[in-house]
Amino acid sequence: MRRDLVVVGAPTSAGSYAPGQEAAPSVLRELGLIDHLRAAGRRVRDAGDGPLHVWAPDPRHPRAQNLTAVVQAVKAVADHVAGALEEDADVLVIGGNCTVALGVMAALTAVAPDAGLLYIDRHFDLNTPASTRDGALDWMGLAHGLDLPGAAEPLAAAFTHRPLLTPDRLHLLGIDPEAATSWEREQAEVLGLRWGSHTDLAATPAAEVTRALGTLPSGPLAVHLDVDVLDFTDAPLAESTDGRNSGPTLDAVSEALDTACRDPRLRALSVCELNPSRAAGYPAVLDRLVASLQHALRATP
Ligand SMILES: [Mn+2]
Repeated sequence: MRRDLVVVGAPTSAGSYAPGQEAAPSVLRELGLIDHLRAAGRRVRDAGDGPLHVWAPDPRHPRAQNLTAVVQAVKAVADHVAGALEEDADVLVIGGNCTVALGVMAALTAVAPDAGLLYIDRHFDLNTPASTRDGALDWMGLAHGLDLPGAAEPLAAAFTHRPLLTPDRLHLLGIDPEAATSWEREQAEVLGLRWGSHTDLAATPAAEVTRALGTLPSGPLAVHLDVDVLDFTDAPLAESTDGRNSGPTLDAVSEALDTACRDPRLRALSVCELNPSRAAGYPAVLDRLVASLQHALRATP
């Protein structure tokens, strides 16, 4: 029997390039996410949402826009996840920005220093306000978890453990090296980060996940999905529209999630960078995403 499941929303686009992702939790609830998870045999508690942050320009902090709101959002996620772990429940976090993964890992690391993170994303998220000019913190999360040079102090120092993450507790899948900055490629090399490509994730999703899980420590596991890993021409869900005719389909990502969520170490799944307005012309893709989550988090194999 699987644990109870707590669902948490992070309605924030503070770290984004524009508004949109703040709507993901409410849209998925309207599509019946909670009932679908219950229909899959889980006892579900909807813990509600953290603070609402709709992206706006932040001219006073051009290279780390809306930093205060980003820190507030990840701390709210950490508190929610800590509460769920305290009641021995698993957690589904609906984001929001990818920085949400830091809040999840803060709560897991507080109870188990050997917590691992499987990070499925088209991007390394290793940028800092020093390495990129665009100022959107949503592709800088892992840099702050790893406390890389140039990280913004309030985010790198947001939690008890600093650095929050270490390379040996991390495996990335779905990476498009061409979408990385030269800084990110250099850091991945220097840190010895383990990662797999978006083409491999598209071709053999279950095998990629199994291989990645084999490298992670024995402690509790968090799985993070940035929906921008998806081929946008199959599943238009992400803020970023760059992944066109490349990367895994939603069917492939579903297979990856299914494999990851079978792992007995799993305690938390976060799904981020979902901009529901991308699906305005193809709303069925949102139902397909809900069905994927329902299947991955079902009670019985
Ligand atoms: Mn990404």
